[in-house]
Amino acid sequence: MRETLKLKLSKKIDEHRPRTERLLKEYGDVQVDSVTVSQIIGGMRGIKSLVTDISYLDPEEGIRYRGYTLDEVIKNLPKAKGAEMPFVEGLFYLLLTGDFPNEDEVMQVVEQFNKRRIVPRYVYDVIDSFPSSSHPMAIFSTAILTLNRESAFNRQYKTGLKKEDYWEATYEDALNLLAKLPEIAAYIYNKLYRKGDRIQSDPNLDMGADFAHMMGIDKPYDDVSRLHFIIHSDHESGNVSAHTGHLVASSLSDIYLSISAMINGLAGPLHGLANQEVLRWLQDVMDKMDNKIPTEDEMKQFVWDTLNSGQVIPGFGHAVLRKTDPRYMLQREFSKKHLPDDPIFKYADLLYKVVPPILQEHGKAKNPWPNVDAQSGVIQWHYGVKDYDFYTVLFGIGRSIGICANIIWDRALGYPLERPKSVTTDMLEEMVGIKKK
Ligand code: NMX
Ligand code: MLT
Repeated sequence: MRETLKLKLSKKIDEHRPRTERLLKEYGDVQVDSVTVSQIIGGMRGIKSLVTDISYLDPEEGIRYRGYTLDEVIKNLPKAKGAEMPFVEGLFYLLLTGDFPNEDEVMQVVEQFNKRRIVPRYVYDVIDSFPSSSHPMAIFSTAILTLNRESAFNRQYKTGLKKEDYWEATYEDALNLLAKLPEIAAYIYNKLYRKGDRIQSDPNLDMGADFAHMMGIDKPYDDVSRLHFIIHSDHESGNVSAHTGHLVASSLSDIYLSISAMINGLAGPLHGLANQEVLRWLQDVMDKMDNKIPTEDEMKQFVWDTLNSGQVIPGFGHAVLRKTDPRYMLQREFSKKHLPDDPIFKYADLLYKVVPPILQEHGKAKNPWPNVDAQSGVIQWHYGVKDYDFYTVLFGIGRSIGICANIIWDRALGYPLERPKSVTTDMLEEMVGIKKK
């Protein structure tokens, strides 16, 4: 019998559970970190307080999925015939199991996604009821939330699901949701920007190719989609979207509630929305320059003007990374190969040259280098997706893959309700000795 992803995952979970149990039972009191006042007030930066084996972010190297760099992931995952980028479904297999799937294993996941891709009618009705001036992230989040009535986890929980079986129902919900996201996103895109002209999903295509097909964009947009979904899928657990997904799921809210919530966190300009902000900023520069590429000095002036008006330079800086984001570099390589003469790419590349020294001189940002969002919109723009409000939805499809994998493992390992402790300002002042008890 062919081993399915679910069966393999089940074995991996059985092997892993004793490790977590032992850590808790025998080493539960070992201290792994301490916390300073500036960490408490400053957004908990750097506090080691979450555990995931799905990805790890090294500040100097960048992200690794299951121990593999993005270059290794892209090289070793199976690819469709003639494709430059791997199957997104294979990435889901890797994130869940830690193993690269072979061709047969990846095709089983493609098949599973294809079986589950039909979106219920009421979701389209909810999307259609939004005013067309709504932001696509608000529509995307609501469409996902609406699907909560489909949750297998909820149905089974009500009838007495055992804790060790939570992950199985969650796995079913995750696959059911992930399979539908490209269609939901493409439908929102067509409603908002294409007068509702809709292209039906093609069940013979993999996730990336089907998304390109529903967007009505020719090759290599299938590879653009695969690359985009893969590199945006996970960035360890502390970023706003992953942490929100994990937090909401920790109360045993189902996948739909959890992913909808994480989408809302991703929609902030300091997080995923920065990809649209980059294009908005570049467009502004282009308008001011009458579409001419600015000289280096002119670009420097635009950057300083933005900083002096109190705004951040979108697409630069990071809470953890202290070097150029490898996700940025991968997209830059893709752009150099496929769109070297694109004017927006030239603008973005000029930013890569001028922004870091300016941020260093400005003296605030701890990391002056570009992040993933500095380049992703440039590629979308080149292939005709110029409605940049939509870019964060694309990020959201990718991020859902990693967060679903994490929530399945959270449930498998029985991670409890997340509930850290807060203190008052009085208490902090007493702790540091400013105030007497
Ligand atoms: N432009 C101007 N100022 C910046 C930038 C930037 N790109 N990055 C950081 N700073 C400022 C930051 O606002 C803060 O100022 P203040 O002390 O006045 O509050 C100071 O530098 C120290 O911030 P850091 O500790 O370096 O960064 P932090 O961890 O707080 O925030 C980001 C990280 C990513 C929110 C921040 O770098 C930023 O706002 N970048 C621009 C927005 C962006 O690209 N976000 C996308 C991140 C990736 N993603 O997809 O989520
Ligand atoms: C992400 O991909 O989530 C961003 O780079 C933000 C982060 O890691 O904090």
